[in-house]
Formats: sequence, structure tokens, C-alpha cells
Amino acid sequence: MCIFCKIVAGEIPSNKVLENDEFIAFHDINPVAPVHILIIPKKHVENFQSVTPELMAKMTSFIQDVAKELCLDKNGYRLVTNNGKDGGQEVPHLHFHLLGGAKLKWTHL
Ligand code: D5M
Repeated sequence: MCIFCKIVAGEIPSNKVLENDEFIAFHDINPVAPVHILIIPKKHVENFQSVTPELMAKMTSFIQDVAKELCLDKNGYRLVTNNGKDGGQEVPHLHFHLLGGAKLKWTHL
């Protein structure tokens, strides 16, 4: 079982922000911004390349709810997903990084 499936199963604790039947949002253990949330589907999907449009549509709505919950919708935020080896994906379970709480700089490496 992957580490995020263990979080879904409650076998590993997480600092949750929002949850529904299909998704969980929780604080990243290693934040790189004042607000750094991970958003995952409860169902194991390896990465963005393998997510269905149907699940992604629901996930989009959930991510918007998380941004609102944290009042990030006013000043803005960054949404990132690392896909595969070259994308720097470390955990093989689809997740979006929601970053905010400051004016972020851009980097590509
Ligand atoms: O990002 C994987 C992210 O997952 C990375 O920012 C650390 C975070 N992480 C790993 N384990 C945990 C737990 N247990 N709680 C919270 N956050 C965690 P990637 O895009 O795959 O490089």
C-alpha cells in the first residue's frame, strides 16, 4: 500500500484541512510555502497522466473548495502536480500541491 493510501486508511496520521467521500486535503509534511496543502483522491491513481476526466472534474471542484476554505481564493495560489520521474514525483499517488500565503517566485528546476 502506498503512503497516501495509508493516510486514506488512517494508518498514518495527517493534518487534514478538508475531506469528502472521494478526496482528502492535508498539510504537506515538508512545506515550501506558508500554506502548503496536498490534495489526493482516496482511490489510488498513480499520477495525472492516468487520471480520468470524470475524477479530475470532481477533483477540480474539491480543490476550489479547499482554496476557499483557506481563504486563498482572494489573493491567489499555485497549483502543481509532479508527474513521473522527470516531473520530480516522489509519491506514486496522484496529488496536487496547493501553495499560497505569500507572493511566490517561479522556478523550473
Ligand atoms: O511530493 C510528495 C510530497 O508528499 C512531498 O512534498 C512530501 C509530502 N509527504 C510525504 N509523506 C507525507 C506525509 N506522511 N504527510 C504529509 N506529507 C507527506 P511529490 O510531488 O511526489 O514530490
